[in-house]
Amino acid sequence: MLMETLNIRNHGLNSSAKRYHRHAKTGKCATLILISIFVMSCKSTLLTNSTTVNVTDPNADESAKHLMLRIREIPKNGYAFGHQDATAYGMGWKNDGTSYRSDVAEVSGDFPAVYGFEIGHIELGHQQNLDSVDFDLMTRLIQKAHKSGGIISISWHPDNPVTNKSAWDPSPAVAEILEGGLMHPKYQAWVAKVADFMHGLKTQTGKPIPIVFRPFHEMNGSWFWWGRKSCTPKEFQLLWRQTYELLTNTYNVHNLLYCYSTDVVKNEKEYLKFYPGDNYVDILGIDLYHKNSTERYIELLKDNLSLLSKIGKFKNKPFAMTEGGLNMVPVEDWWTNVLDKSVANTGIAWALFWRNAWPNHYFGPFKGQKSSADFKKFKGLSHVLFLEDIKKIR
Ligand code: BMA
Repeated sequence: MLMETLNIRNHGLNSSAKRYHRHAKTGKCATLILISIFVMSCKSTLLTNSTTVNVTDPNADESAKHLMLRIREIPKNGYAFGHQDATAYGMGWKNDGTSYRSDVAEVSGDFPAVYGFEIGHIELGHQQNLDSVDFDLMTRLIQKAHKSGGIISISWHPDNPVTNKSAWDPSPAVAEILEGGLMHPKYQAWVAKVADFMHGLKTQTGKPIPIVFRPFHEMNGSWFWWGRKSCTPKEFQLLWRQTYELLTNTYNVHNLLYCYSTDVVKNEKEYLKFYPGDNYVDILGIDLYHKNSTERYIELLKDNLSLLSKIGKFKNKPFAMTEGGLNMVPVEDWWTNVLDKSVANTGIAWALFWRNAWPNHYFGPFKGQKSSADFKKFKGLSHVLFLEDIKKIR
């Protein structure tokens, strides 16, 4: 009925009015097209593809899929620079919640692209992690790093669940916390606390913040209770899978990408010895510290990263140097001449350096530190990506 009335009215229009209407219609179309182009260009180009990306969690949040696409995109441009606890503290300062700074930014003029955080002691319900970083502050620092375009990686050094000593107590514990084990309920409650923390990582508008979660790292070493001398590969794999199932299926955490990272390895077989399976791992990592001579480290980086790259390509999974560095960086040109020369073009998505904790335990530069001038040079290399560069990969 309404349509008919409109049609009759339309028939009644004279030709100039009709022309005016035609123009108005074309104008409207053009405006709509322009608005769509503008909206599309504001929206991440990667985000529009995020339904097609493969991540292990079938119920992964859109944000986690988007993060996976960003990570896959990085090696086309170089590799990203990461720093552990970059904004939580640095040499001679601690974030009291009122400032936002980083030793790396003070030296180089830009913030890291990747932010490592640590949730050891979340399982105990503590207010602070094992390195005295307040968990509420950590949440805010994660929100800020995410908002500014950074990538967040979270490690977890849980206490030994059997002895209640630290993660570095290698007394056997894994068998006890697996399903059917006496301590399984205790472990389940621990994972519930991890889940609560992960659930709390939301943007201002309530969207989940995607995280690279890297639990039970360096398992091929023998210093942690989940290490090679404390459990069998089978037990480790079950621990990983059961933790994964608890987080995803039981506690509905869907903002995580799972990263498996070993310590330095001799060969592929050693890398894969504890590997829980392709369906439980999104990213392959390796922790490579400079502990012996420079020559030895250069060799180690080359060997281990080419091996990692081979496995990554075969499995079609992104890979990264998930921890590393030279304590106290006493080599003046370490960043450009030791590190970059060995890791550029290996295909790693990022390299993360450990925390600037104390005057004799730091892996990043700070103002006045011996390697700072070289770090500025390193920052200037077009294939080394800091926050301003990684922001553009979206
Ligand atoms: C280690 C050291 C420790 C710290 C732990 C977890 O490598 O830095 O002091 O407690 O990492 O961050």
